[in-house]
Amino acid sequence: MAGKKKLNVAMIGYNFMGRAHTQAWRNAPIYFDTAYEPVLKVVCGRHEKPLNDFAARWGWRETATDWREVVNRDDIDVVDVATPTATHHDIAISAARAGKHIFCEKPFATNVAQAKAMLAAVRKAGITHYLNHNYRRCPAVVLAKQLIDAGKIGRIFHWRGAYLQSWIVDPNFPLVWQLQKEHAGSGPHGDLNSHNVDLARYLVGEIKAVSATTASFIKERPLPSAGSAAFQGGAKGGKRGKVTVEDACFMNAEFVNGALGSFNATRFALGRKNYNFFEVYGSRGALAFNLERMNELEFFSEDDPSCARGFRTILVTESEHPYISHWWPPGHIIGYEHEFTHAVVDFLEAVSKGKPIYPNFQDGLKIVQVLEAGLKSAATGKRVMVAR
Ligand code: SOE
Repeated sequence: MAGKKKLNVAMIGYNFMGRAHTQAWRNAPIYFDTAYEPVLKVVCGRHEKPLNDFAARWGWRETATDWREVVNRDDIDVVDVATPTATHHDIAISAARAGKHIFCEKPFATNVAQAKAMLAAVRKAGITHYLNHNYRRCPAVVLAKQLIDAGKIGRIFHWRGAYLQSWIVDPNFPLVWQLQKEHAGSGPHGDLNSHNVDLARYLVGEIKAVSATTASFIKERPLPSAGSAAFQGGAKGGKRGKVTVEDACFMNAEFVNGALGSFNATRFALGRKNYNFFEVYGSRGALAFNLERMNELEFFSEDDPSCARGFRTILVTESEHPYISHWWPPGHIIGYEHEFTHAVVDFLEAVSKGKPIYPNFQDGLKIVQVLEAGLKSAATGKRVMVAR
């Protein structure tokens, strides 16, 4: 990578997303012709032992336990926010004030007020800001967008999205931060419907009104043992705590362009692990995608001869497909982590050219406005217009 300009990255947080982001910072300049070589300068977390282990294993040069000090360092160019949702607001605003470019994990914020303040801060700072809804950078999803933009689907009538998981069906699964409103803001609605709302805005358009219903199945859970990672750990002395977010949220949506859509988010769908699924139905064709088969896109076209019409499965691994020419020969599939690498590639390009990348904090605000309208609808039992 001789000759590439260096870009110093500080990552705050180092769990699941910390790993996904780190491999992306490392792989992006190797597989792609990026303008910059990201330098894994410092990783920040609260617990020194696991933090040091993480840094040593993943190649971060330094560790720190105070994110405020880190985001204000003169030698940092980019702040990567990979922490629980409720902390994004303070970290992102401080990083923007310090003039750092920001790569922020989703969900963006816990409410609209936070989201507005975050957007105002990055606008004032004039830095590059990115919100990591990684599924936009799955080649099959980009192909779906290309087919829509080429008119192959025609006028869109329906979006049918579902994001189904099953990791908390066991009532003894501990009360991790994702199940606490003060840390997560909301449950699968914020965590999973946020991804689907992002994809729907990308592929179909803006949402104008929603009606939603939430459900809560397990009201109390064992407290996790101290220091346990989010998806592990057991009960602490049999003590239990209250689950303060919804367990499932089903939302119907009206799009500005007249399309009608649905969004289902739950962590109570046994058999579904990370089933991020959508269908788009239009006047000329239809599309279907399922993350658990992420190298494939299903496409139905009215342009096919009527005797041979039917959904075809496109294996999205040809060199002409988005991002693929940088990876493997046709049929040699890619995985979840590649989406994060693609995000870093596009982020580095945006920084080097001083141009926006999408989704960004503006999109983050719009997504949170839709999600908040959904929660309001669930609380009131009424259809709610999305703030614009
Ligand atoms: C957990 O529900 C989770 O990791 C989400 O937080 C991610 O955003 C999603 O991509 C997979 O599931």
